[in-house]
Amino acid sequence: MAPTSILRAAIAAGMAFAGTAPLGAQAANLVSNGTFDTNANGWTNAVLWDGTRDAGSNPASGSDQVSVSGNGCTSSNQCVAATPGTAYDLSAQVLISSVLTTGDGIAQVVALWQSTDCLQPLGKVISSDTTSNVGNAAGLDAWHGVSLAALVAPPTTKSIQIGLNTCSQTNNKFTANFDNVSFSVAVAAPPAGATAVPGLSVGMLALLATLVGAMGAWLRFRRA
Ligand SMILES: [Ca+2]
Repeated sequence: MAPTSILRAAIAAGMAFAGTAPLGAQAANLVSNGTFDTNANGWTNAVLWDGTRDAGSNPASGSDQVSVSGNGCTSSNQCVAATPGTAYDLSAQVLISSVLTTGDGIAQVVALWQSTDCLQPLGKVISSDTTSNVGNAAGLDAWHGVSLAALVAPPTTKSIQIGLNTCSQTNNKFTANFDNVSFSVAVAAPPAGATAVPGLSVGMLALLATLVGAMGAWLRFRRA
């Protein structure tokens, strides 16, 4: 092989190996209308669209307001399809209004795996205990993030019921707004030390060294 051919081969091989490390893609949000821009469509049960409160202070968007009076809980719900063995991330933002709340309570996002289509009674719930809380201690009239990471759907799961839930612990009224609800396939974290900086593999460096050495030997042969 002539030197120019060796160089071309080396450059071509180097370009082929010197790619960037893959960056983690943002997984699609499986929740319908989790931002409550113009309404609360897609959510059922205790639903009240609030166009005056948005987690990003966006005047063109709103949130979902969930109120409960007296002892007990209520929630806005959405059923989302889920696949057994798949890990999911769940997150939302929550605001507890001092104006609309007269006593203690909690606001939480609850996820209940379902073996059917979320229309079955609670006896069909196959897993729960996936709850994130925002209590009064977290601060009134400010948006707080709640999240549950890497929830793995158990066997026979067909869907998950996401509940935007408020519970009153007194005989007073407790109100919370929910916004930016997201449920998505969990994105694997990149390996420790991984970067997106272009680089050559050890094998590629060895190949280049071999090619350069061969070119030098060929030049020495030509001079001889
Ligand atoms: Ca919003």
